[in-house]
Amino acid sequence: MRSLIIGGSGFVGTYLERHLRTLGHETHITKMPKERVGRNETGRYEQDIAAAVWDLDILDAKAVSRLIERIQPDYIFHLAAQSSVVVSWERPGLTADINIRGSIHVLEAVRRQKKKMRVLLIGSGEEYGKISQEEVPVCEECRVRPGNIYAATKVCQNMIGAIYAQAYGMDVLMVRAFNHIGPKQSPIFVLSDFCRQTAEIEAGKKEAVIKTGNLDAKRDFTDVRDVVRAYALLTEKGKAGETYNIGSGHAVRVGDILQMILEQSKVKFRIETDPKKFRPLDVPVIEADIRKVCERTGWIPQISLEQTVRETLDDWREKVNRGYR
Ligand code: A2R
Repeated sequence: MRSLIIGGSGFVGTYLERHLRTLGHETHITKMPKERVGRNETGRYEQDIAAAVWDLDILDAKAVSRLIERIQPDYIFHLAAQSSVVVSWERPGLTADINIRGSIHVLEAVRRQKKKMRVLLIGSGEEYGKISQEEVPVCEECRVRPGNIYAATKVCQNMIGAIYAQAYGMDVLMVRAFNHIGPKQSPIFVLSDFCRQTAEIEAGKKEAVIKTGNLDAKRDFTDVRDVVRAYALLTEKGKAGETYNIGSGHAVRVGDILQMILEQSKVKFRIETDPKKFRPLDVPVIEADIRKVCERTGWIPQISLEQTVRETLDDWREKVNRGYR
């Protein structure tokens, strides 16, 4: 099998590439021309990359088309995105361009190929937005009420993917990935942010105060290594035109994760809420109903939250010791 991961040098892409290789796939990844891959001192792209690496900006429709024409993959994992909710408020136009227009470029390029290629479009649990208590855990058929710009662009991507599958008989599947976490994640995401602050406090590089946003928000966290296993299984066993939730099936209070870190920390720290870390239109509870993916593929998440927290904290300890900030 030949797999192309578009946006493959990001957080999920590096894990997915490694997993696909263990399954025997020939792997190709794209990265932004300015991005680096391979080992470096920033810690961002330090995983081993044995894939063929291609520069690609998905806003360049011709370049997307040329690359897909050249590689002729069996599977395309479309991960490239402006993936930050915070940035989506600051740069809504860019977020819409990358997440919607970029996906159309991929689908159009695939549509023009003779070979049938299976495309997995990666969406988000954020698409459901303000879920009512009766809807928890939220299933794929629930109404989507996106509460931020990022979520709205992912809803749009999902709808467009379903239309391409329906209208052109294309082999397109959509996923809604809930919060995924793990070592090497950017500290703009909550667990990584807490672990970085903790590692800095332990190393005496920061005063013993952890700044947090809304600790009462409940989110569905899954280890990134479980998430990429689900993606691979879906390309084998998923049904075209369908959407699949990927999550743990359990919502956890963000404050409880901080408590887990506190228990694993070598030092005591104070918790301070920072209004700047509160997102506009924050949604109180997001929890996935994951029966559809489990029944279809046999996938079940295997890595505990405790393990992910421990490994993410250890990763930050190591990075802070190396002088990364
Ligand atoms: O923003 P950068 O420089 O880190 O690059 C990101 C890349 N990307 C693009 N690739 C091609 N053309 C573009 N115009 C473009 N803009 C951004 O997509 C990054 O390397 C990758 C996305 O990776 P992350 O931001 O690390 O997201 P993550 O956590 O790996 O999530 C993967 C997918 C995304 O579609 C999320 O929205 C979804 O899972 O949750």
